[in-house]
Amino acid sequence: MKISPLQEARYEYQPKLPGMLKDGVDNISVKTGAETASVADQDKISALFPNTYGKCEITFEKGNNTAEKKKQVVGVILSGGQAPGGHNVICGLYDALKAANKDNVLLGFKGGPSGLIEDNYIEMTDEFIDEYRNTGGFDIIGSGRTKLETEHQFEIVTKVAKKHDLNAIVIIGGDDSNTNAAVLAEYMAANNTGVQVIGCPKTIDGDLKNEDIEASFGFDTATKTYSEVIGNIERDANSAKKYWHFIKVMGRSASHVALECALETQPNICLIGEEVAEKKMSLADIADYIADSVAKRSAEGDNFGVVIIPEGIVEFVPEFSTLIAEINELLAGPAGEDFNNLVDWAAKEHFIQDGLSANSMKVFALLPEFVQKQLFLERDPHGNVQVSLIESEKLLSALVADSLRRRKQHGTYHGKFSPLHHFFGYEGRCAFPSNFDADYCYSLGYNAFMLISYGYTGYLSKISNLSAPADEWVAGGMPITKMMNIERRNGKDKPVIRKALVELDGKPFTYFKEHREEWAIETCYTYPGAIQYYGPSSVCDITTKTLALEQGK
Ligand code: FBP
Repeated sequence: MKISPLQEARYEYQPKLPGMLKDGVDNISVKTGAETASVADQDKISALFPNTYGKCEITFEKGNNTAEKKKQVVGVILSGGQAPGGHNVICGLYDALKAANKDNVLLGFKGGPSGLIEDNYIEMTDEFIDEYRNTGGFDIIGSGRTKLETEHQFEIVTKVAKKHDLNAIVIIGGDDSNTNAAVLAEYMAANNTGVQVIGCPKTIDGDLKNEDIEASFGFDTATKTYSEVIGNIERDANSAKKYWHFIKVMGRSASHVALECALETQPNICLIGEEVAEKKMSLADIADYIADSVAKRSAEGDNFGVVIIPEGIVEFVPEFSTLIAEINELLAGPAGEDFNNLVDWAAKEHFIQDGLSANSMKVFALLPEFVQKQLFLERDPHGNVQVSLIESEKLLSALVADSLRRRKQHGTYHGKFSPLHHFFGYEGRCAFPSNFDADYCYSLGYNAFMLISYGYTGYLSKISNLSAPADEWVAGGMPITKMMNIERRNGKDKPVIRKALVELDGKPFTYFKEHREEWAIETCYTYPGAIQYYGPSSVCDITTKTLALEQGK
């Protein structure tokens, strides 16, 4: 494999650890905190997790390691979408485990949770691990989206664990994967298997956070990567002065990624799905809101601009989500086949007209034909429209063009509107981790081993005080059940980790709201540039603006 100079240099980077983890595994003691309770539905969650519920939060300190000394065999999986820093979680875990005892073993199960079920694994060695230090991606063992949730799967995992003498499994994943980690931990405890389960908070979406988990890893690098490119586009827009750029960014339902990129780059417009839902904005309202900025800027001679759109925007538009629900119903079962068998679009339109309510038909009729078709093309394995595949950046720019056309007819707008479209998602998920993510992830992995060695199960590896220098970070663990509530999923009540959406009274959104009117009309772009790995700490170790604002920095 040919190695780039940066990769070569990054191999040598020594990630920073929180002060209390720095003196080696023998000098880490544990402090037990208060008992915990779930964020809601305490009776139901405690009944579902009788062995792992209500445990105490814990923090590590400098001190004598009092954990039982025994050989450890640990399995690790990466679960879900890639996020920069995943390799470092594994490196931190490996280094701590080998520092405790060189005969300890780390098995990486390949391809995500399915690797555990298929017993598809690799034993980690120094040589192997060294090739992945401080690099992006999940290619060390691959990832996957198989859910570990059924009793049958748990039985197989138990057999695999027995075969390898595993005493712990580390699950590196998002809210769903860590929910499953909690369920697996409970199963392992209830069946006296002796297998501990520890989770690590991953996702570029930033929606796995709460009063204990300040940030999921990967969010920092991914948003910095997108912000770099958005800043470059802004500078291009401000140089050429002829295009409006409509930029969709990943992040699934929550708008954290869009908001962070907006805080970094100060575009003319950034939509926040959570606000759209709260204000019950229609597609026409959103288009008018953007068109207002286009018209006002045009009046000043600025026929260019930048709009950031969160991936999940359409789900938050009430009329659109009703339309999608009706389409899902309409195409469920054999009717879907009948629809697919129709050959031309005109025949399909008749079918749709007969099946949708009058209101949804009005919304449908408003959509450009390419979006109408997208709504009927791609379905997920459950037969639902995949909203993330709808080109909302093109949809919105088409609706803005309509709004501007009407304004032209009324003589209230005379400018030019030339939109260009972008989607940034995969570009940021495997970038070389920023120093922040490299340090944070390594610490999460190292810390996960400490939780294992002290015998904890059903805990999420927790590193906090993240806007301070790494030396002041606080390492510990929190029972996953503390973050859970009951939600309706697929027609059933399920215990799940509560997903964090953008809080409209939170500091990051408030800051954005206070400035966005100015940004919408003036050209206030900021250009964050590329992630820096070497140089002054003020440039290389900066956290996201979201984290800084949340922590009053
Ligand atoms: P996770 O929630 O698993 O971390 O995935 C994040 C994400 O990148 C979302 O932002 C995006 O909608 C989705 O994965 C894309 O999934 P896929 O990689 O399967 O195309």
